Amino acid sequence: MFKPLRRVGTLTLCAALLGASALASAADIKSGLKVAFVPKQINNPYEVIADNGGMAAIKDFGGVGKVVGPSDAGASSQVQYINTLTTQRQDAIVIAANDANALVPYLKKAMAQGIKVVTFDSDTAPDGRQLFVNQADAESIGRGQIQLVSKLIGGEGEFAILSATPNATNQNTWIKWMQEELKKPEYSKMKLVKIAYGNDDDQKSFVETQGLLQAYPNLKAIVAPTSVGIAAAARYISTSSSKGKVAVTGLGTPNQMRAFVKNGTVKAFQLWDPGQLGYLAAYAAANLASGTITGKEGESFEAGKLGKRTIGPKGEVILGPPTTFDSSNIDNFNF
Ligand code: RAM
Repeated sequence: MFKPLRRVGTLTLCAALLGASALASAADIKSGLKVAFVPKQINNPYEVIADNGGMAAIKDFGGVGKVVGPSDAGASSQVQYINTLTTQRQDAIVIAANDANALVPYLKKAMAQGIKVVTFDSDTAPDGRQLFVNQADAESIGRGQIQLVSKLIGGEGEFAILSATPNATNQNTWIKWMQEELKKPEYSKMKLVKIAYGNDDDQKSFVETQGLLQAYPNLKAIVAPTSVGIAAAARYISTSSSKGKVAVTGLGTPNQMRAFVKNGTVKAFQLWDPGQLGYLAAYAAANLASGTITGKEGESFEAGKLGKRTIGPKGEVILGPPTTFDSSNIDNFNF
């Protein structure tokens, strides 16, 4: 008689504990948190997907979300939005920074007032934020871009990079790793002839592509580690005599690149899911604002459908490795 009862008691206790801990992670996020997203620019399809992912997460945890930001990817354009959000006393600001240093004093002011700051997509210097939600390890993205272009051009020939803005922290970090990868002996026959900047502006990126083709008649590839740049370069090349001669690759969204893969302008390119990036960033911000994490390495938090995530070195939370898209898999993706 006594034994079974004790077992029941133990089971009940376990169930209660499990229930309590499951409840604790869900209930840890305060309700009604005001979380504002500031993308690099509001009209960039990549940023829109990322922001929508963030808003979906905020809805999940019962917060109040909004997206505000400039139409150009300039740092000074983001400052006014940071200042307004600070005055409004948002609980958290989630920002894709257009410059590593220029925004830091304004974000510091926000943090001094108790607002939590999370960078995502493009970081600031570490003292400008509590956490950086990074799409993937920057070194692997950069090295991966060179490995991909090398495959596309048979490891030989001139190529150019068409980047975003000259101050974009994410692109500059990736380009640094691309240059590092290029030092390996297997790339001795490849030559980076120019880094051009399309400023994440479709028209400027289009014109820069034209300029690269004119200036470098032997160009074998353009690598654009920006979704705006790669789409503009592909659009230009798809109707030019360079189609089939100059490879276009880099980072882009499957929906923007699908037509160019189908018409043979683009063989392969890479990306992560920007919606998941925004989603993870929103959860990171909400956990900071709820006090469940402080931003220290080793702390973990629950990120809704993405599960448990742990803060790595330098306050970085990583989403996961990128996907390579080509004609064999592009139709499996819809973003
Ligand atoms: C553009 C932006 C963004 C970058 C993607 C790949 O949309 O520059 O910051 O992560 O490309």
